Amino acid sequence: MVDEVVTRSGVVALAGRPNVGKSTLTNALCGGHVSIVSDKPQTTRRRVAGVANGPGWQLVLLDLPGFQRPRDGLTGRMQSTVDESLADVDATLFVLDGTVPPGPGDRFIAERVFGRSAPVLIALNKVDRLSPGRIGRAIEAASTLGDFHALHPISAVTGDGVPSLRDELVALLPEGPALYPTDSDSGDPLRLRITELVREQALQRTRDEIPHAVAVVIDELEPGTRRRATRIEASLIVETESQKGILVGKGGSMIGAIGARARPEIERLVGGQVMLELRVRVRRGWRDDDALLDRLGP
Ligand SMILES: Nc1nc2c(ncn2[C@@H]2O[C@H](COP(=O)(O)OP(=O)(O)OP(=O)(O)O)[C@@H](O)[C@H]2O)c(=O)[nH]1
Ligand SMILES: [Mg+2]
Repeated sequence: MVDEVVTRSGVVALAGRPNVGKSTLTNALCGGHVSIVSDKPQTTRRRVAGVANGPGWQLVLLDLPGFQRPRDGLTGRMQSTVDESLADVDATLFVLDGTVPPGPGDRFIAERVFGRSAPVLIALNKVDRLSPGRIGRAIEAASTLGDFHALHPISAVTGDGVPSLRDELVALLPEGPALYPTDSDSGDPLRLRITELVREQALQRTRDEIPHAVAVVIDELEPGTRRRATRIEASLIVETESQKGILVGKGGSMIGAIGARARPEIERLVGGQVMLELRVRVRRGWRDDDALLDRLGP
């Protein structure tokens, strides 16, 4: 908690290809676990609002889904979210994976971010995996993408370069009051954060088509009291019986492991004990089901 009146605040959107580290960087800037991370592309499906608070300032970070070509109702919504979010921000943070040279995907994004009035900062991420010589060449290649305000080589994992990137973003903040309470690192509703923490474990434990086929919804949430644990019933939704079989696992081992790993994270979030019951349901074609997509949140 930063006990000081906020006089400067603003919104920064993180744009970039899937898997470049936007969510890892959001967490590093906010100092918490506000956005879920996995090694699978398209982990982030909706706009996640991270909040970084400092003396006299508040920085709202919109962690966006990776840019992609829409394939179905879900990815269509993800791309609209990206476009809408970029329209009204104080700055854009264009995140690149420094270990791969900029490609057509990055140039496609460059066209969308550099054409706007908000300044663009480039975060050249994953430099922990590069030698100093390669970092130099990656900076040169990234510089050709557009007319950027600043370029920061960083590692969202080790934190290298993150404080100076944050200082540069804070320097761009306009005058204004706090947009969210200053004692929180997130602007998202609790229910959505809980479903994300469950989905994160499902993504981290599965591969092939499963990560893209999973959605999580809360069926019941009974808040805890001083004496009683918070009780949560949630469903993991998949598209086929065989995906369900994989997620349930032998004798329920997979779903058990997902719950066991997600529960302490949720307890940290709600600040108390949690009883978590997970089940797996099949709903064919949910990625094109508008009613379910509405339920999954913005
Ligand atoms: N070595 C290294 N790995 C990183 C770094 N930042 C992120 N990663 C890894 O890259 C993978 C993707 O990270 P995310 O933060 O989920 O990427 P994202 O850009 O949010 O991906 P989408 O949500 O799918 O668009 C994960 O395995 C991270 O651990 C970094 O600075 N260094
Ligand atoms: Mg992400």
